[in-house]
Amino acid sequence: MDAPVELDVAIIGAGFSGLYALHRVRDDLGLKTRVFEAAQGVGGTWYWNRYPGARCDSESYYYSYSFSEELDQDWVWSSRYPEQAEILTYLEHVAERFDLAKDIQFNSRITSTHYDDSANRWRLTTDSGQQIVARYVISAVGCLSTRNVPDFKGLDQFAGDWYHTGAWPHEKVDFTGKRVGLIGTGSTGIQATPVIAQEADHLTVFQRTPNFTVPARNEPLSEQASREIKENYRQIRDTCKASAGGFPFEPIERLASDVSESEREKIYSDLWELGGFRFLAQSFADLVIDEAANETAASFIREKIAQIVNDPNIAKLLMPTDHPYGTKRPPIDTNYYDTFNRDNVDLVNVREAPIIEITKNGVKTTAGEYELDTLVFATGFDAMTGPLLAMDIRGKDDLMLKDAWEAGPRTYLGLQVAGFPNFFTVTGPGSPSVLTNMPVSIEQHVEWITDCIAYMQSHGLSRIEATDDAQEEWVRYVAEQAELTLYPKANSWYVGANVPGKTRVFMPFVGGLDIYREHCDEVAKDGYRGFALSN
Ligand code: N01
Repeated sequence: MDAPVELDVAIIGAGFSGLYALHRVRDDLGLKTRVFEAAQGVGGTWYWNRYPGARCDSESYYYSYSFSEELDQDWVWSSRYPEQAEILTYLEHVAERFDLAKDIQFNSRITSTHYDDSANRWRLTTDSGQQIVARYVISAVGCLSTRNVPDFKGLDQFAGDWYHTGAWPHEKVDFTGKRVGLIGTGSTGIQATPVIAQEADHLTVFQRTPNFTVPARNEPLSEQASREIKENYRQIRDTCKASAGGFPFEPIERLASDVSESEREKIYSDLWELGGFRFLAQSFADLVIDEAANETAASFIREKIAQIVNDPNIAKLLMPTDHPYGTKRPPIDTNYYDTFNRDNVDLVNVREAPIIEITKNGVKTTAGEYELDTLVFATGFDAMTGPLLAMDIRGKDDLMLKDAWEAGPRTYLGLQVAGFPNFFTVTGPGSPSVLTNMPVSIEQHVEWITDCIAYMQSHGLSRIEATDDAQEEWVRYVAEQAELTLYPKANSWYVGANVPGKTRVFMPFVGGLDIYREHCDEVAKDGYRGFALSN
């Protein structure tokens, strides 16, 4: 067997996080670093999620790296919301521009990650049996990368083709002349439905829970808009960094009850026309904390559904009533509700009549069988913890991460787990991560981790580990913050409700990226308070 690869830093994953981590750790700190990536190319989420209609729900000019002014000035986005292929091209460009690929090992999935206490080293193994020894590990595996394919009886007997949106083929899937079934109406199903409906002979959408969605209003980015963005880029980036959500939106302080009903309607109508996340972020400050405020937005959207969808029964089926608006990640759509006016689209309520099995010919529910040629699973991910638990991570005294997290994920700042020294997580559970514009959170984490490793180097330290006390206090604080909001009321992937048997814990930190950033900066300034440092 080959001798283990010896590294200062092993990074796992070559998406937004891993690429930036490699750039900082290798190029700023000069450490021997390698990225291990399961895919054949860079991109992470944007490598795998090639399903029809896949595009970013955040706008291109701020859903991108901010660390290089030259990159900001050189790169030209084609539209308000970039398509998957364009984001992937952007990340490939970043990899080339910063000469990253030479230190990325593709087709290499990390299958075990064990800490050797006596040597103070991490020992990693890839799926081909390769051994790696590293002083530090940075997990950049993403929050939504472990696919959730429900354990339906009979899937193996389905005679047609089936796909999960998070592992979409590289070649085009042709739906022409096909009867397609799509399971799942989260952000992904909502993006894919209108596009598949245009091509397929017939589309059946299997809906368990209706979702609130707001129009994206995608459009090409004009030369003038692009020029104005570039002229103001520094300020836009600074606004994102200082904000609670990582977005360049002006903070809104008004409450839903501060204005009259007609003013409120006007605000919602204007934001509905403007499109995108602004509907939630720029309407009223209390939408996710006050049920009455929330209901004003929820009923506005239900009213829109009633106006758009011709069949009142279908409209009613599409109206969410089981969770407050915004407490599940709000989808953004292009013609989603309109699609249910098409003759070739049906909506099936699998809450009322659940799927009992996949048959040779299609999907069987308690109400009947639907014959299909192709089946699309838009059934989401084992979010946040799934990708970490898949790597057989074991810390001190062989402590398995899955045991340490039996009652839900426990971290200090979402950056480290007590008992797992020198192991960092980018946008881990307990950090703002998925509640924010991800690239801004990713940059903040990567910069904090890089600074931390630089501090260790310059102080002759070789081991950093979150203390139990600091972790307990942080876990409590994350939970308290969540309880101040309506988020825990929804059966969302934020609480793990989509994965049968997963412990119900609200995983991200809801207190805001601005507050969180301050915590992290103060911890570092206090000599990494809450971490035990040694050599
Ligand atoms: O997954 P989801 P997603 N039987 O978990 C249903 C990000 N994203 O891939 O609600 C029947 O949200 C499930 O039903 P229910 C974004 O953060 C970003 O859509 O659990 N149905 C639900 O309807 C997003 O939030 C972009 O009752 C079953 C659906 O499948 C995250 O990815 C674009 C079922 C899953 O929805 C995940 O979104 C797209 C079963 N057994 C996505 N199991 C960007 O723009 C599950 N479902 C960046």
